[in-house]
Amino acid sequence: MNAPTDPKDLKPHAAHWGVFRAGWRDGTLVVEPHPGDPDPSPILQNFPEALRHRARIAQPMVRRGWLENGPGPSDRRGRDELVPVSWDQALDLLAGELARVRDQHGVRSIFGGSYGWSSAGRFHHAQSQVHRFLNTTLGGYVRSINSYSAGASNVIIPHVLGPFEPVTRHSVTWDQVVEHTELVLAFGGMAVKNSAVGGGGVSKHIERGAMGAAHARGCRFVLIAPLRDDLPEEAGAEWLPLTPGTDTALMLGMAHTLATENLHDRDFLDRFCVGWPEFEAYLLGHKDGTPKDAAWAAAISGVKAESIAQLARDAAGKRVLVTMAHSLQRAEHGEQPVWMGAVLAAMLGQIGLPGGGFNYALGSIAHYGKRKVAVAVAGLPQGRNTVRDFIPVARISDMLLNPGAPFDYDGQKLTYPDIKLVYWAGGNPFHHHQDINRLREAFYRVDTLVVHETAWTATARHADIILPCTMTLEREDIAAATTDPLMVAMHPVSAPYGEARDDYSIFAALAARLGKEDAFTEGRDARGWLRHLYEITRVSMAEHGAPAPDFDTFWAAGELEMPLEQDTGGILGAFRRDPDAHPLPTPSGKVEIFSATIDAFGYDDCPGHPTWLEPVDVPNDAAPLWIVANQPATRLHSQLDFGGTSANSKRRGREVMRMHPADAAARGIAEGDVVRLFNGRGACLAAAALSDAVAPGVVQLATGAWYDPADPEEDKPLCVHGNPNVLTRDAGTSRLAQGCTGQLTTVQVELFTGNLPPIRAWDPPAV
Ligand SMILES: Nc1nc2c(c(=O)[nH]1)N[C@H]1C(S)=C(S)[C@@H](COP(=O)(O)OP(=O)(O)OC[C@H]3O[C@@H](n4cnc5c(=O)[nH]c(N)nc54)[C@H](O)[C@@H]3O)O[C@H]1N2
Ligand SMILES: Nc1nc2c(c(=O)[nH]1)N[C@H]1C(S)=C(S)[C@@H](COP(=O)(O)OP(=O)(O)OC[C@H]3O[C@@H](n4cnc5c(=O)[nH]c(N)nc54)[C@H](O)[C@@H]3O)O[C@H]1N2
Ligand SMILES: [Mo]
Repeated sequence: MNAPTDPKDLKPHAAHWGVFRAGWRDGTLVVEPHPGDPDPSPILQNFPEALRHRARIAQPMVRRGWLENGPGPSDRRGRDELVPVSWDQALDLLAGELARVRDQHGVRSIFGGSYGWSSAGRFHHAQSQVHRFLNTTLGGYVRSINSYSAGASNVIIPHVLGPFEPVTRHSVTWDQVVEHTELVLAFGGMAVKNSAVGGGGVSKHIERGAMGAAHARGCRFVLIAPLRDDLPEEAGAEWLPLTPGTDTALMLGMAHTLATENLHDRDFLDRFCVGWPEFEAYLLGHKDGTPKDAAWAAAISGVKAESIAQLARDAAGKRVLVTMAHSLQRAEHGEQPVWMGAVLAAMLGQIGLPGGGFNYALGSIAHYGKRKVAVAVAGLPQGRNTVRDFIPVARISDMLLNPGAPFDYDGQKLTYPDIKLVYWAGGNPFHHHQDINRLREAFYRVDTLVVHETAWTATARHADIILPCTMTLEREDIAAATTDPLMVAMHPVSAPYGEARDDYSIFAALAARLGKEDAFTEGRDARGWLRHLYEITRVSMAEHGAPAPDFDTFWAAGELEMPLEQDTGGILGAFRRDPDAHPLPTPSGKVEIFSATIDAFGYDDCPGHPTWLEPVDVPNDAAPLWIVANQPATRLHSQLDFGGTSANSKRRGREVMRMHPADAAARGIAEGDVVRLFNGRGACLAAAALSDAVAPGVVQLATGAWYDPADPEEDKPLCVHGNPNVLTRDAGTSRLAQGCTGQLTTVQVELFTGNLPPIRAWDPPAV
């Protein structure tokens, strides 16, 4: 590659955490945010150190036991040596194994869910590549549905308000908040470290500025969360710390005050909602003898009864926006706070008004609160999947451990398929999944685990066949999201690391060995696909009367501004303006405070209206503290954990766990000490930071530090680096959604007094 030395030689590129320019100065990779971004993310600075880090994978590898004994269940995964092989050898072995599994067991035994964020770019998006490959060359695979992000709300919101994306992404915008909102009730906050990220790319980080502008106009922000920094300082928020997992009770307490003081909007409930009477009977205690009043809610949530009642009174008659972070529903009974948030907003009569109502996930990711792109943005076509079996995404271990077992999902009775081969490209289950010790056992059951990775994640280390792939900076692509106006020509700034290849080239070579090259490639090389995908947007731009440059002009310019739709409040706004002409796409056409559909499922863990359901996983003598395992400020999930911003945030090489000074003092823990966090499922080390921004009784350890077992031969090894998923519980939110519950669990924390074990997470494995 040419090494540019002048700023104008920096080339455009994009990541999920921002649009930027990159190039070389004096042999160092330089990354500069897009000049139009008012609040760029520090995560961008993970790139320079990451590009040539020793954690990158340089050549194809095969696990020794698999190579010598052939495919089959094995508890040597993650323990065996790995053997370097040539690309030809690796591809021949893998093509042979794919054909064997297809012929002996059928493609219903291939799990290709391959959940994960991979990298920005419409074409090299690894998940799209692997799905297209499995469909076009083998005929299909068992897929996964919904996300780790929004597993419970993906299912509950359509029952209550309408389709997930239109309801959540395009109803209340940040512009409306700046102009109209008088009170924001921010459940779980809207931390700007979270809206730093948006799948596909974010050209302008506007959230901090929008909250600051709303606050300056007089909008009041109330933060209801266990961490004070879940809202930026600019919001000027009041902080109501609550016991994690109790938001539903707190909202019920507010609802009770509204109902009994006649502050609720009866007209709205009558005209725009169904099921108020059923819910009211529960709220007032007519069903179970327990009124859900503010005192009742205070005993559960730890927030004073007067504060709960006063907040309800303050909200009545105002332009109120109830926002809810994804995190609340990534927990036991995660459906309930989401449903209850919508009901609270309905009682306040706010749904569908500009800057008012309920906006799930506003501020959790940069996708929310933005106007929609008005032109078509292409993705890689996926081909046809002939397999009907699927799992809700977080049920991966359950599936692998219990083939043939029945499970419930959204009113359906389904069966776990019998999986022989798992194919992962663009995700890191040893990052994202709960109870990693259980996940390891689950992966022992399959015949073959195949992983494409850029770096030596724990997932790659547990695989049988590991294929090294390029990082985004090493290839060309097009970045675009349907919530951001900027399309970016992603120019490569470096040659591939070692022998790494693009996912596309790997799949094309496999497809050729399986006799399906044309079906997969359609005769195009990567540049051919970029031209093809770009053309869809170009034609759509022309139809909109917008400037529509040809591909070469776009590529040279580096970016294209796409037009946006008007901000009309989306389907909720249209419904509010005229409920007869624009009914909600729910069974009743209205907001479902009570859902006859859900009620008929008969699930005790998700009844027919929002309900406070006691969680199982609560602090006890053995695990007296709540742990919030939230998103990291210094990286996206586990990506580029070894990059500069992420690595510099560690202490003594370990991930930082925050706790309240009183909880630390009770355990003899001082600032910077290395501590052990443990419960019945596992244990990890972390470095302690003491902070009164953390509610007492709560500790916080972000996700994303790479799993690093002290001794992989053990069944439940200590993770020496600080991955909270050795602690979390692998259970679905409820039978309705079966979502991930990884945000919260309970632990004990103690000072670690042993010899500090070395951290090897970023060292290449033994070969
Ligand atoms: N305890 C707990 N667990 C959680 C959460 C939580 O709140 N608490 N949050 C959950 C949430 S919301 C999510 S979305 C998940 C995220 O889980 P993931 O999306 O699985 O996490 P990432 O680290 O983004 O994984 C992406 C992987 O793709 C690789 N990659 C990047 N580019 C490419 C490429 O071009 N090709 C290939 N083949 N690979 C590439 C990266 O190196 C990385 O290993 O985690 C979930 N896990
Ligand atoms: N920097 C960065 N940003 C990211 C990501 C990342 O990895 N890094 N990941 C992105 C992805 S894929 C997603 S899905 C989103 C996730 O978005 P979220 O799930 O909203 O993000 P978290 O940081 O996990 O959680 C937000 C806050 O919720 C609070 N919280 C936890 N439990 C409770 C509770 O029971 N009640 C209340 N009221 N509050 C609670 C915690 O204090 C936590 O800090 O973030 C996105 N943004
Ligand atoms: Mo997510």
